[in-house]
Amino acid sequence: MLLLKHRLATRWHHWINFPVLSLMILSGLFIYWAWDPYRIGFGETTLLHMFPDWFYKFSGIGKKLSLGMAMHFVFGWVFALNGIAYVAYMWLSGEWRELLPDAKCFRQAIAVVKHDLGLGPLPPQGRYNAAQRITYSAVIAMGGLSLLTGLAIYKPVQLAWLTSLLGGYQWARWEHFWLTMGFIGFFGIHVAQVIRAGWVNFRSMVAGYDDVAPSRSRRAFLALGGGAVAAFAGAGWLFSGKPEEGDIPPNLRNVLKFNERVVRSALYDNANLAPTFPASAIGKLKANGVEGLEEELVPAAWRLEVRPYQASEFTRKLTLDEIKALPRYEETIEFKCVEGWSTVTQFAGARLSDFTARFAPGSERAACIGMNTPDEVYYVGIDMPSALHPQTLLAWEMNGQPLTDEHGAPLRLVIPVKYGIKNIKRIGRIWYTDARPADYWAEYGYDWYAGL
Ligand SMILES: Nc1nc2c(c(=O)[nH]1)N[C@H]1C(S)=C(S)[C@@H](COP(=O)(O)O)O[C@H]1N2
Ligand SMILES: [Mo]
Repeated sequence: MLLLKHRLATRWHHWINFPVLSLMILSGLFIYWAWDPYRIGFGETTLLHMFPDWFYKFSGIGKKLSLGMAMHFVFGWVFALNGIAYVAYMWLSGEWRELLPDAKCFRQAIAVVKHDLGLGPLPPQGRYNAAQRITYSAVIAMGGLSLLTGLAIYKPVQLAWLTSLLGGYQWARWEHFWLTMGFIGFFGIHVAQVIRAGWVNFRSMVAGYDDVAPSRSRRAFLALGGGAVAAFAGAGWLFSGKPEEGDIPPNLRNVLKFNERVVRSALYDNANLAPTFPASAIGKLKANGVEGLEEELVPAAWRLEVRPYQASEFTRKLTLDEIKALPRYEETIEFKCVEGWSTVTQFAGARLSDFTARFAPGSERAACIGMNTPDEVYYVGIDMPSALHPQTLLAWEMNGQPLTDEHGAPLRLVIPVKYGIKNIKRIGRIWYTDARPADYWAEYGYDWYAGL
């Protein structure tokens, strides 16, 4: 029985945990592939950008943020479910006793490091030596922390308590990044050690036995091959089907929709508020994205056209003053762009829920709201619960000043439960509908829901 358990635990480490973690890291690298804030450095000094320009030139691979995000949020399930099952197994089987380091381990570990550096004799070993016990346990703890920091970044509003426990959104990003670097370091050292230990050791790793009879070893390798084939079949399914122009493959898109359903039924609540900040925390929000802002704005000519639920036309054409007559709200929130940056910014405006009650009463029954710019170049779709969130504003002021053109004058959407992509600038039209409105960035492979 003991032998059987060892086989399972050892195979689990090497057959499942290793590939699953690799997938997570690879898909994460696609995200780091996107934008300059990812760098290794200290203070003002940057040692390495993620990734440097030469990397793009050399590899010929473009930036893949939307694909990377989609993959990461699919493999996240595999990572989390496998991690939970693995830890549960170690716990229930009692094998954690062999893995978790005790005080003696730390003394022994120093001796093992000395041995590895060729400075001393190898201390007596159990199934795992002290250094292995310490590193393997650390790696499992790191897996748990990666999951928590990842969730804190994925849903920083719905899980605001978790995000603030980890030091806030930017700290959670930092922690998640350095945990990843830690895994990569562990892989490097680990693989080097396995190569040094030689074929027999590698064979016993795969087989899950210390002493491997050739027939058992053959069977183990066959099973491993079978697992690899199954994994390829899974990947084949995920990437099958032809994506629309610029979009991600349909099954990948389906997983994003599944994630949306899980979040909307189990996590999302309009009582969950985005954290707010004091005025001293306000940073400089950069102007990002000019789609739909190219034409010169003539403030006096601007109107907001509104089509209520089940109406066939845009029945209202509102001036800014009519909208400003609604109750005014101010909020200082952390504005988050999918590209990986965020800036604390203050906005003032009217709640979209008040706007709807006043200018399109009854339209709350619609499933969605669509909005576009006057020239129809930029457009977003918003699910109704998020639209009615108390922090969702139609804003005309930013950091105490009237909105500038580049930030979306005369009126923009501020929706802290969504990424920046949904915060449409210079709104021209609002309509209420059950059919999911088209969304500019969703057409480029980003999640339509884009909820935080
Ligand atoms: N009309 C319009 N709205 C837009 C965009 C755009 O290109 N055009 N870009 C979006 C994106 S991706 C972001 S991050 C935010 C940026 O808002 P800011 O320019 O005020 O920082 O606006 C969003 N709204
Ligand atoms: Mo963005």
